[in-house]
Parts: sequence; C-alpha cells; structure tokens
Amino acid sequence: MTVRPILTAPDPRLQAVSTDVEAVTDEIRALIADMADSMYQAQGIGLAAIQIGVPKRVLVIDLDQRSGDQKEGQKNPVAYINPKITWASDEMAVYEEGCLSVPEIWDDVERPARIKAEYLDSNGNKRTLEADGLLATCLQHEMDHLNGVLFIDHLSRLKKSMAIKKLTKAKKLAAV
Ligand code: K1U
Ligand code: ZN
Repeated sequence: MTVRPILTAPDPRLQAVSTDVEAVTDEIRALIADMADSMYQAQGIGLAAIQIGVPKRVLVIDLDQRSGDQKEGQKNPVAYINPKITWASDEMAVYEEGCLSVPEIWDDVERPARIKAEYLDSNGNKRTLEADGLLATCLQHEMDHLNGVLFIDHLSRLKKSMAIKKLTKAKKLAAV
C-alpha cells in the first residue's frame, strides 16, 4: 500500500469525468488501499480516485478521521464504487467544506440535506444507503469529484476566482 501524491487545483486532471469501474478486481482493491493510505496521510475524511490521478468512479470515506474522533489504530475506510444518488431531499443544508485538492480554503456550500444512493462495495456487492449530516455532504462532495467538479465551483464567481488566484500563487511559490 502506498501514499500517493494528491493533485491540487488548478490541475486540469481534476476536471476529468471519471469512468465506471467494470469489475471490482484486486487491482481496484489495491487502488482503494492506496486511496485510504493517501487520505489518512493527508488527514482527510474522504478522497476520490481522481485526486490521486486515477479517473475511475471510486471514493473512500472515513468520518472518524475528524480530529479527536479517532481512537488509536482504529481506521475504518469505506469504499464506494460507481456511486449514484437515487434521491435527494428538497431540504438543503449548509456545511463549511474543505478539500485536500484545494488546500487551505474553506467555505460554506449548500447541498441537499439528505440523500439516498446506490454503489458497489469493495467485494463488488450492490448496496444502498441513506445519509444525512456530514456523510451526506461528504458523499456529494466526493461524487462531484467524479464529475470533475470542485466545491469552489459552487461558490460565487468572485470567491472562486479569488480561490484559484490563491492556489496558483501558492503553487508558484512552492516551485521556487
Ligand atoms: O479532498 C477531499 O475531497 C476530502 C475532504 C472531504 C470533505 C470535507 C469537508 C466537507 C466535505 C468534504 C476533506 O477531508 S478536507 C479535510 C477535513 O475535512 C478535515 C481534516 C481533519 C479534521 C477535520 C476535517
Ligand atoms: Zn475534495
């Protein structure tokens, strides 16, 4: 298992639309293991495969990674393969979001408060879920990644352009 570098905006690869996984093979399970390692190393609560440069419709989430929640040695990454939202509430919820691919920027994003989704688990079994709260937000944020969408795409044009300028400047400084 390997920690892989996480792409940061404005890298054009983050705009790719990821493709469905055709079969849940050992290669996909190895990808999931690398994604989990990369997410834990970066102290995130979720990661989409495209964030490590792999345009496949795979997510991992572990909400227990929020600071203070994790007990020593307890890691429980959940993989969602080919996830699809089958229902979203009219009720909306606002959550302050961050993204490992948009470092040091946090802002409020409004999304449906509750969703139902279907996906394949890491054994290739079809599953359904109902989510609210942070899980609903995180799933929608990660599913956006699969369609090449970042949380800053949900902000006003001004806020998004300020964020892109900040990220571009940080990349230039890091390259010196
Ligand atoms: O990059 C990502 O897609 C992961 C992202 C997920 C997310 C966070 C908040 C709202 C929606 C989606 C992150 O994990 S950012 C880091 C983070 O949330 C966090 C890290 C340590 C402690 C607490 C929060
Ligand atoms: Zn993200």
